[in-house]
Amino acid sequence: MFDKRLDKKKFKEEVESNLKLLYRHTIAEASQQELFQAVSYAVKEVIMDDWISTQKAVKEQGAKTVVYLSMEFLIGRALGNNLINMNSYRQVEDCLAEMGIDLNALENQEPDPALGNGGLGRLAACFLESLTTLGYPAYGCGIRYRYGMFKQKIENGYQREVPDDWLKDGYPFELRRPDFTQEVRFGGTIHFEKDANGDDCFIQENYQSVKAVPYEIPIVGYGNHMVNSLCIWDAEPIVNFNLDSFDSGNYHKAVEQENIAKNIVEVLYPNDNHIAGKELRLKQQYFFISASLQSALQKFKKTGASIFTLPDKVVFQMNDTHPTVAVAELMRLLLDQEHLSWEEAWGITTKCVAYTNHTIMSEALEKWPIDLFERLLPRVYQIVQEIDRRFVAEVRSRYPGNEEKVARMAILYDKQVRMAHLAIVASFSVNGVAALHTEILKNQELKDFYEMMPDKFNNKTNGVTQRRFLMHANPWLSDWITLELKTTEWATNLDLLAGLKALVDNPAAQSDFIEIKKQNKIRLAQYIKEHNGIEVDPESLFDIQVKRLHEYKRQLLNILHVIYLYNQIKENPEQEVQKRTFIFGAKASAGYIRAKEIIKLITSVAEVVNNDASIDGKIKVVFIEDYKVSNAEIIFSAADLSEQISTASKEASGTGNMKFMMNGGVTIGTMDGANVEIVEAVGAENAFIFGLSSEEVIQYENHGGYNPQDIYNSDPKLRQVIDQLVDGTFAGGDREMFRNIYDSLLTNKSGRADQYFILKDFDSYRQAQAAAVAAYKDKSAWARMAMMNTACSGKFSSDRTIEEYVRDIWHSQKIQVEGK
Ligand code: 6GP
Repeated sequence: MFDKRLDKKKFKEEVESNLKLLYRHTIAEASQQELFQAVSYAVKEVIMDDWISTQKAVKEQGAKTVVYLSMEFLIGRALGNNLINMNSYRQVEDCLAEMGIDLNALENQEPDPALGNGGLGRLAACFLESLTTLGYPAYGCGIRYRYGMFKQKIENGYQREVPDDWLKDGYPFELRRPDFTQEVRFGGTIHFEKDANGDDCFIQENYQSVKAVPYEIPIVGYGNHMVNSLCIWDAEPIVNFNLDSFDSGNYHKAVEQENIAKNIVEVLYPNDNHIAGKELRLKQQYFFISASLQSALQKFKKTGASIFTLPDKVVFQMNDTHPTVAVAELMRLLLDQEHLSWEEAWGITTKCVAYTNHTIMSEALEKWPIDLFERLLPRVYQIVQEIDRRFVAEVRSRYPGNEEKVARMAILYDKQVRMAHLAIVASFSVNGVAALHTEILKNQELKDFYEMMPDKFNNKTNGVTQRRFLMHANPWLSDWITLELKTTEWATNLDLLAGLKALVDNPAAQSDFIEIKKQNKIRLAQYIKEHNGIEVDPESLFDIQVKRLHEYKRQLLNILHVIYLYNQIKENPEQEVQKRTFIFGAKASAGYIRAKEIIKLITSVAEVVNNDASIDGKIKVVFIEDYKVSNAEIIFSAADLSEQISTASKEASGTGNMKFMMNGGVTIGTMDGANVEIVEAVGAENAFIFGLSSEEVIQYENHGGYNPQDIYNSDPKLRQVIDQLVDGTFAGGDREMFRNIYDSLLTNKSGRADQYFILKDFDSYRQAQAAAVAAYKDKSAWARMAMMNTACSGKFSSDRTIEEYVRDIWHSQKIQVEGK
């Protein structure tokens, strides 16, 4: 889009004029941040035209819109990606260089909008980008958190959380749209009356309300002039603070409203795969859902179409259960505002909502106490009660006399609202995010629902966008791929990477590939030197595990294995070993104590290992502070080995595994989540698979029969490692620092001992690691393996995922946008 139009002179003038307008500065006077803002506004100026054209095209072509409802959108930085998608990155880079400005440095000035925790939020961002690139009209709806995911500082080896004030310099890519403000009401009492037409009318009194004000962020499609919107809602008080009311008794009301509004959007709960269970979180959920649905209905009604055609024009995809209150809110709007009958409203709602499940971790299953739910959302609660009453009646008639089933399936049970059940009952589609995950949902977690309504269940294996995670993250590899395939079309058709298979045995291609990997390793080594002060050797094997810190993801298994290796090297100093760098990056939820202890263990092992002159730098351990989308892009491209080692059955899909794969990282992992499909695509000989299967894990969980003590007693080398947790080796002599971790592995003080089967899988992991290192010795064989990973990663583009959602769930149509 830009490419044909980019008039260097005009662009430069634009940047200069933005600097003047925004800061009264010239280029020479401007700070890097000011330059970033000025350049971003110049880019936004171009985006605006396409944004306007897209809106127009959607209206004219009357296409169905996908509304992706999500509490999280982990979009990452926009400037670089927008330029990539506008096909203008290199041109703008050159143009800025002529002005003495370094685009890369400017990109580093951009805050990393961290409006999400991890996998679920990043997936939502990839989906919006793919939807747009493929030409489907879509809206993301979420919350404009004042503070996103906290920044992580490592101090004395411990994680400290620092607020992420991402808006402090202003965010150039957002657009405030006060015209589309909505009111959202909480609490109070309700009763119903007949209105002038004789319709039932629900009157809510003594409620609190806030204004929901939308901000839109453009989502730029790749090379197609299409720009969709991510709409994030900010909260503002209804009564603007008014000094005249200071003495009149309204003061308190005004301040109260100010506070409610401020609180609602203040902060993203930093929980990944875990519920927060706080009243404020439910408020956040209802706040953005009510605003999004009101807004969607208003837009629809403007077209003048019959409300009964709503399912032809819009579909609401619920990203996990967090937006599930949408079911009842849509019913409320259809019943109370549109005055439809229950059956009519239910008929429409159940054709408009679909649900994606992202985890089977029981601690993530959302349940709200009924008294809280009813107090906060009185009318919505009535509706949930009625949905539950009708559903329970249906279960009883399907399974007469089976009250256990009723108890298992009811929406309201044991004084709680089970959000997943509400989502499943109302949705026309329920999907898991990888084949194995969907099977586990059908056969274990959601078995009763699957048996009763099998047609709703389907799988949509996750994917990631190659525009960000290959083109932007790894320009060297991207250029090489384009050169070898003689086309850039892989940017929108990742299956074309299969063409690289023809090169995997070609020595020249192998050495190119190795050289590119090396350049990426040097780039990461520089980042580590700058940020951690640690020297790492780019010639060493880079073994990387980056993801949220969670016990089920088993960073602990990884670091215990590092300790094991360290012991071996110390015992056999003469033995030749492969030089290795173990790299970790992970944030722990602020209240997740065990996760924080594991971070401390990793950093403590790093401290000892990195400073032990006797091992001569044979292994190094690095904990990268503040893992986030922007540094992830540097990390994925630099990995030799990709650690995907969750306890089988626990990781719904994983998407980091796909980002590594595309960039030629070889997986060491369990048969869990999408790893199963990765291995299927690349061949078992091009990955290192170990550990219990999901069936075995589930078997142990359901029937017992695993005792970690047996392994501790029979494997002396592993025992040595475990004992080192409590003999002070890594804690400056302190025997208590890692006692809880030790206990969690061997005793069942708090739940099952070694709940995540770390000891059980240790030996098999050790063997897989040894096999990986042996393979790495043969440079040519390794290059082949790495290239096969890139070549076989086509399936894991989110473009493929989105086309499957469209085909099976959304049934929406592409639109054409004319560029200017
Ligand atoms: C995550 C899953 O843990 C991960 O396996 C998956 O790839 C990702 O979702 C995208 O589907 N789940 C969450 O982040 C979460 O909080 C409630 O689930």
